[in-house]
Amino acid sequence: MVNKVCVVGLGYIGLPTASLLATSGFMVHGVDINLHTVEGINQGKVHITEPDLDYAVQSAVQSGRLHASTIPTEADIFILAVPTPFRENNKPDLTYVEQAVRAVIPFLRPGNLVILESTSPVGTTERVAEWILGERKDLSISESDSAYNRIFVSYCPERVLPGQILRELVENDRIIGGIDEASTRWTADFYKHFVKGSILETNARTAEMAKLTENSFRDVNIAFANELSLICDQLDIDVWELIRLANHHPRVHILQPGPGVGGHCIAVDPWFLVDAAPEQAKLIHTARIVNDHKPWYVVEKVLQLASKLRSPVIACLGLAFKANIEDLRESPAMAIVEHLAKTGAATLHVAEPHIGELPDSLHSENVFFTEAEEAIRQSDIVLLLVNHEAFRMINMDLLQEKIVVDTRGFFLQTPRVEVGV
Ligand code: SAJ
Repeated sequence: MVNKVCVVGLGYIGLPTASLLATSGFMVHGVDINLHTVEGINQGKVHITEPDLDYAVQSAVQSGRLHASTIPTEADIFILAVPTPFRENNKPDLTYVEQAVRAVIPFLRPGNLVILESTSPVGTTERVAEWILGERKDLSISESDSAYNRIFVSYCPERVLPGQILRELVENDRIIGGIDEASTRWTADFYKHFVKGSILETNARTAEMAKLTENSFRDVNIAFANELSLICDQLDIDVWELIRLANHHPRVHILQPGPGVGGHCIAVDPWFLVDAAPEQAKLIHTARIVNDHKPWYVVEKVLQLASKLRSPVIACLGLAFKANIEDLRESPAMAIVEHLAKTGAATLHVAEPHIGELPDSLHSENVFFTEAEEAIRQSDIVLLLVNHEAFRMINMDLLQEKIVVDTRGFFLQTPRVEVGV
């Protein structure tokens, strides 16, 4: 019977998973390389903002079922949930995965199950097994029932949406692929303890590819919407109306254009496929280029408008990578505002209701942090970058006489919008 789970990496996926496991009855040992994070968690404090996570971690710690440390411990199951960024040249960086594996290797015992949840290039789970067997000659992955020293290794990609992580961890279907059938079966039995969604069994390579496919699918579809927005701008057509109309077709479901694609997943994962099969992944590669170009298109558009004004002032609404979260990582809105600030072409009044102060990269003479309506009042140009619910409170009358660049179609309801990129 599984009793103890060691979760390595207490970030956006590892920490909610660890707290969910603890409240589901497992003894959980959470591991992070950051001592500050570890100490905070042991006091029931969280270092990331995610709805209800503070309460979940607090009750998990108080129940005595979740304890954090910088060092792994012996357990029945090891879950690895560490970042897999990509390098300058768009190649996947497996350093954190390898470090996590090497950290748990000394604690492995025969019969243990190691599960990789990090988004990873195809073949990574097999490499995890190789790293383990390379250091531990006493363990094996032999499928023979008589192998007393056998360990099990699986891949189970996280698929949760930031902002809804705790709910989706329970409700989403999970894909599970082991390096062999026994690994798949055991991993599936484990997830059934706390997942209400369906458990879908396959092999490790297909499971790895499925995760990359899901995010690439979204990236390609957003790129289609972003490309439409450029074409519409050229042809003087309202892209938001166009998409709304086209989506009335029963088999057309176009996503929404925006200032670009951000976050640490969709803007990253497709590169893993491009890297693995550059000759074949042409559409996926092009989608990345289209989406990565969009922030620069917005910058050019705004600078062009600003160049017609004397001492232009721009209200920049939103910095997060998407609506209703505080996460600024890989945010196109941030890239746009940083670039506008650097050019010195205008004074910027920035409103981001989900953070308390401007990030260091925006500390500059020509950038002011304020709330949305005040930013609009001060400005000639209103640049809407993130469709936060909080911005729905904005008095639309303030937009009168302003030049509006609405990258999300947010002010669609008002007839006073002049420019839609
Ligand atoms: N975006 C648009 N237009 C749209 C939808 C999104 O421009 O119509 C932009 C967003 O503003 C944001 C970016 O795309 O900048 C990504 O946002 P998202 O909500 O599409 O996705 P993430 O990155 O928050 O989470 C994704 C999810 N994957 C899919 O929906 C296929 C989530 O389920 C994954 O678990 C997560 O990536 C991950 O960790 O891989």
